[in-house]
Amino acid sequence: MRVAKLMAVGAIVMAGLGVGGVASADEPCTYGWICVYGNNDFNWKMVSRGGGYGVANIAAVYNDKMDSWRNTNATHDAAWYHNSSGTGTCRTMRRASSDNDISFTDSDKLSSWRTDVGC
Ligand SMILES: [Ca+2]
Ligand SMILES: [Ca+2]
Repeated sequence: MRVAKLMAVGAIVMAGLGVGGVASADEPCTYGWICVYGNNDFNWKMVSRGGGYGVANIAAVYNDKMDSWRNTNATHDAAWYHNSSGTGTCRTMRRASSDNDISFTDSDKLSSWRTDVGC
């Protein structure tokens, strides 16, 4: 009985994801913040931060997943890195700009990022 109930719950969760999870929904980024997304076209917002913060590693569940980003901050460039702790290839996310589909050579590489300066 317990297993059957868990399976039923799982089926409901999966059905729920099917409604909006697969579609390429554009998820907005709070004005003044920098947001990184796991899919193209600003879909699957993973993490967002305000401007002015130094290097931080992204949570393990989001590591090597980023495919699009938005920097809605008017004064701070931001940057992200292929490796943890601000190491490896660096890419700038310029203030008041976005990229809905980053280069395939950068896809699924983000391990750390900062919101105070560019590269
Ligand atoms: Ca991805
Ligand atoms: Ca990486």
